[in-house]
Formats: sequence, structure tokens, C-alpha cells
Amino acid sequence: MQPVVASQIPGELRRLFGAARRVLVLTGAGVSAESGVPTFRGGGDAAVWKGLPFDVITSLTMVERDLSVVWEWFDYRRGVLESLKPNAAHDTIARWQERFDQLTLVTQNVDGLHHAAGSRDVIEIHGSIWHARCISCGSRFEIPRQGQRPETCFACGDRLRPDVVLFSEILPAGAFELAAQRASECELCFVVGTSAIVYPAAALPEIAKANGAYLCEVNPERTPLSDLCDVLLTGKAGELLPRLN
Ligand code: BV8
Repeated sequence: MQPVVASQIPGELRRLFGAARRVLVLTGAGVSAESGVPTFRGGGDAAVWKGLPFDVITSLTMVERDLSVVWEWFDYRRGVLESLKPNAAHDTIARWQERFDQLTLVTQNVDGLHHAAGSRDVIEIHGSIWHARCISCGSRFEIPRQGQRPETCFACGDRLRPDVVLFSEILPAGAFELAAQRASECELCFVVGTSAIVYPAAALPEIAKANGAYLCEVNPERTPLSDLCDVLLTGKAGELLPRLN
């Protein structure tokens, strides 16, 4: 069945939104675009740092080959994020945690803006740019908003790496399993600002749909997931999500 394509909130979605008790929200870089955070796919395989494409600079191979250039890339991104604030999409999703019995927020973003908007228990399935992890003992350390990031592990003295999931790395223990469990239980699933290309994250809405959930995609563009959706809200998340309240 073809999805309903709308730039206003269709009645069916508004009715289900009013009645739902268990809701899952999956977000990607697009939810932070209106805060000024650059998205990824727009650049395809274009170089993002020192002539290196995103999925090369963000890979385990790169950490093993040249950790310092990987840190340069993440230091640059933290620098960009320092002055940026959550937008109306982050704020709206944060308010939903009071509205539904079970609101599960799963993000692919490492920017921490959902937390900054007041969302609790965010499942950051690709990690956080505000944490570093020891390459050998795995100890994790917060990276301060201002000031120096820790260079070496306070526990064993080995080098630290960004505590994010790099390509061909498995996701944080339990994070995907919990997200998949919640996806299988939800009645309503929102997919907001993701190109739905990176797996296993992109499998979550498929799991939700397979278990009978109503699927709503919020994106100015179509994605490989669009045909599976019940409704496509075509536009910007910061403009469309607040209209649901
Ligand atoms: C793994 C952290 C086990 C770091 C990231 C199955 C099929 C094919 C490939 C694979 C597969 N399974 C595994 C793979 C390999 C790989 C993968 O998926 N590759 C892709 C490229 C095909 N997956 C992995 O490697 C994963 N690990 O599977 O481990 C394993 C191990 C070995 C071998 C096999 C399996 C780990 C993936 C995680 C990598 N880390 N991030 C960092 O951020 O620096 S991924 C990173 O890229 C993001 O977290 C995010 O997931 C992705 C970017 O996608 P989006 O967030 O969606 O952003 P994008 O720019 O693409 O799109 C933005 C969208 O927003 C657009 O649609 C746009 O239209 C829209 N938009 C713009 N403005 C707005 C908007 N929407 C709403 N409002 C707006 N205002």
C-alpha cells in the first residue's frame, strides 16, 4: 500500500498519536540540521576531513592507522557543536516522554542534542562525541564541553579513542537489543531525519512495521524506507513535529 504523503498532519496519524501508549522514535542527522549540525549523506562519498570520506575517517582501520587524524576530525565536530542548541524537533520529542506510557528514543546522532533538550534514557546506538574510551581497558571518560579532552587513560595509561561506533564495529552492548525489543512492542514508530541507509539502525522501523506498528517518516526527501511507511510527513522535523502537539 502506498504511503500517504502529507505536509500537514493527517487525521489518521493525529488519532493514533492521541491514542498511542508505546511509541518509538528513531532519529538521524536530519533532526539536528535545523540546529546547524551538518548532515552526512548529502555529501555522498565526498571528502569530509583531510580528503577522506566520512565512512573512511570514521572507521576502525583509521583509528589503527592514524588515531591523531581521527581525533582532529572529532575535535573539529565538537568545536562546531559547542555553540549549537537543540531545535523545536528535539524539544518536541523531549516533551513526548511525559505524554506516552513508553516513549523510546533511539538516535544515530553522537551530538548529544537530545539530552540537551531534556530527553532522558536516550539510546545512543552509535555512541557519543562527548565521551572517550580507552583502546585497551575500555574505560570511558566524559569529554568536557570547554577545555582539554583527556589524552590517555587514567586507569591504564593507554591511548583513548572517540567513544562512538565506527563502521564495521558492533553497537554498544545491549543498546540494539533493547531498541529492537521496544520496536517490536510499539504501536507508533516515527523515523525522523535519517537516510535509513546505515544498518542495523535502519532495521528498527522494519522490526516495528513487521510487528504491526504504524510507521511515520518525517523527512523532506524520500528514503529507501519510504515505501514501507504508512505516512510520509514531507518537510522539516522542526516545523512538522510541533504540529502534532
Ligand atoms: C555493524 C558514529 C556488525 C560515528 C556512525 C547491512 C547492509 C549493508 C551494510 C551493512 C549491513 N550491516 C552492516 C553493514 C555495514 C555498515 C553499514 O550500514 N554501511 C552502510 C554505509 C551501507 N554498518 C556498520 O558498519 C555498523 N556496524 O554492522 O557491525 C558488523 C561488523 C562487521 C561487518 C558487518 C557487520 C556500524 C554503523 C555505525 C557507524 N557509525 N556514526 C559518527 O557519527 O561519526 S553511522 C553515521 O552515519 C550516523 O550515526 C548515521 O547512522 C549515519 C548517517 O546517516 P543519517 O543520520 O541518516 O544522516 P544522513 O546525512 O545520511 O541523512 C540525513 C537525512 O535527514 C536525509 O534523508 C535528509 O533528507 C534528512 N533531513 C535533512 N534535513 C532535515 C531532514 N529531515 C528532517 N528535518 C530536517 N530539517
